[in-house]
Amino acid sequence: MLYLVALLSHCLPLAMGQYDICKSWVTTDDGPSWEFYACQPKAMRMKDYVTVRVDPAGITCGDPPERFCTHENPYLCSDECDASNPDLAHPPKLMFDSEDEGLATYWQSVTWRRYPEPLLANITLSWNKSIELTDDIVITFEYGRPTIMMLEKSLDNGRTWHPYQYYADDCMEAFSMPARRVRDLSTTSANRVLCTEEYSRWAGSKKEKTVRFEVRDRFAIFAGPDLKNMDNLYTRLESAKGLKDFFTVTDLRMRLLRPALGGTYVQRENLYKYFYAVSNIEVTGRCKCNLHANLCTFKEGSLQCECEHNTTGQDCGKCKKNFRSRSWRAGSYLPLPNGSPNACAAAGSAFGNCECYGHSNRCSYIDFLNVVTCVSCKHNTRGQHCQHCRLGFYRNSSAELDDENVCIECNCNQIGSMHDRCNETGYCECKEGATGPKCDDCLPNYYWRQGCFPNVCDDELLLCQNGGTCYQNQRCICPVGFKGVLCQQSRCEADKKDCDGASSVRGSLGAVLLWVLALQLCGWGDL
Ligand SMILES: *[C@@H]1O[C@H](CO)[C@@H](O)[C@H](O)[C@H]1NC(C)=O
Ligand SMILES: *[C@@H]1O[C@H](CO)[C@@H](O)[C@H](O)[C@H]1NC(C)=O
Ligand SMILES: *[C@@H]1O[C@H](CO)[C@@H](O)[C@H](O)[C@H]1NC(C)=O
Ligand SMILES: *[C@@H]1O[C@H](CO)[C@@H](O)[C@H](O)[C@H]1NC(C)=O
Ligand SMILES: *[C@@H]1O[C@H](CO)[C@@H](O)[C@H](O)[C@H]1NC(C)=O
Ligand SMILES: [Ca+2]
Repeated sequence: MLYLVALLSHCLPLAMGQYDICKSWVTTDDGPSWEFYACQPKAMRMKDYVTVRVDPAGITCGDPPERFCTHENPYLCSDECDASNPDLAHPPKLMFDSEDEGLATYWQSVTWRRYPEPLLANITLSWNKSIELTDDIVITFEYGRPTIMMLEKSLDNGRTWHPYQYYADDCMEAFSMPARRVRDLSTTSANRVLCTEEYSRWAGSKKEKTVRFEVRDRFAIFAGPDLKNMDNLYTRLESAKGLKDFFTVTDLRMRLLRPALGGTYVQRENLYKYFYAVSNIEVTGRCKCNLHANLCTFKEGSLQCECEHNTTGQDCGKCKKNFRSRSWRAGSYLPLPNGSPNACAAAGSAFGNCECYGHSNRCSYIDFLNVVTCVSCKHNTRGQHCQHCRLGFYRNSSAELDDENVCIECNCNQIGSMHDRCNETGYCECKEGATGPKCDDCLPNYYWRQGCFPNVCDDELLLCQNGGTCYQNQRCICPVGFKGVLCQQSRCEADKKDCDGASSVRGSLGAVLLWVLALQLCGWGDL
């Protein structure tokens, strides 16, 4: 054990370097063996791995070639953007190149020649991998920062989007939000989405070029101004609900909503000086590997965690096959300083020989039966080894027994079926007249109305008579003068007044015929 302590204190760097080893070979009283720790990859320059998309089509300048000028030199509109000339083109990739020396390279939009129609552009960055931000996002604008913009993020590869931060020179006017500063947030509001005016006011385009999403300021709420107390931050990330996810993204989107105006109102006579130009987008973060990997590599076009602890998946988000004797868990930053690996265990290695197929973390010994059985089986399983599906669920035949999706809900229609259980292929047991796997359909000659009922009428055997029409197989709508389930009965039989009532329509031929017919039916043909 002493050896281990020596090793750790030797190789654990300060602050952000914590949790950088996943395992080490240690000598204990019982001989040498592996020890496992929570671990995470180093932070990287994420712009090197990003794919970018700029919308709408045609927003990038230079096609056709266009002149523009700057706020500093508004009457000398001699600069040119020309997509077909590499020296004068400003494609999106120039937001992600390195420009250690020499002139800035930048993406540039068309000018605001369509004013007063708004000049809108979306810049979407995608990693196809969850990333945990570790430092500020810094966007550098070459010719003035937008007066209104918004940052959005996605956690599911762009399927859903959420606001991340609003930026405006007047937050109230642009977004109906009060202006706030990240520095003023507290421990309970560290993951609040806010509107800031700090990066949108005009200060000269050469003087203030950057717009930030302040990750460090939010970390500092827990770790102190110099981020010295990272232990406190890691403790909070582990315990405060949603805090870790707040700093996690798979995609980012900058929605540019109004360009820099040079500190004044829009001058319609010179719209060539209004446009967006972004020279760099710096995103610093690490691959999210659920504390099961300390390496993340770029393979086949995507970042992937090199999973340890017998986990697998792009984010080490599940246990390897044959290592699912308990269900998967993320590693934990706690207890400090090495955290818990929460490694996946091989079948049979834990709890004697009780396999739970990863649906339970606990086994219990039942004395009088002399068996070990899994406790609290999850994922809708049951049984000694969590090997069966709960009542109301059936086995997913394309899933392994240790798959989280192994049991599928029967979903029997409550009204159409006898009970909520189903057979191995998901078929429910239907009440009379009902059919379909879930008993939510009716057999032929039955209609659905809070269950299946035999048809009262139809177009074949149970025809409505005397010109009646069948309404949804439920009843015949009878013409005046007839009644009965199939309109088979004349009202005259029951009440002679009904027949007299028809005298007013005696004028037309049809009515006369009806009248005769009715008379005959009533047996008064010789009246
Ligand atoms: C930018 O993206 C948003 C969705 O986040 C969409 O509603 C909007 O139409 C897009 N704007 C442009 C100019 O493509
Ligand atoms: C995203 O990453 C996954 C896993 O590495 C890969 O299978 C998939 O092809 C990638 N998708 C794209 C669009 O690159
Ligand atoms: C993962 O499995 C291998 C091979 O069985 C084993 O040697 C190793 O100790 C396991 N690692 C962990 C963290 O459980
Ligand atoms: C059955 O399991 C497979 C494999 O895990 C999964 O992809 C599929 O979605 C599951 N089917 C249902 C209906 O849940
Ligand atoms: C489940 O029930 C359906 C409908 O009754 C039947 O076709 C199917 O063969 C049954 N499956 C099994 C495995 O019994
Ligand atoms: Ca650049």
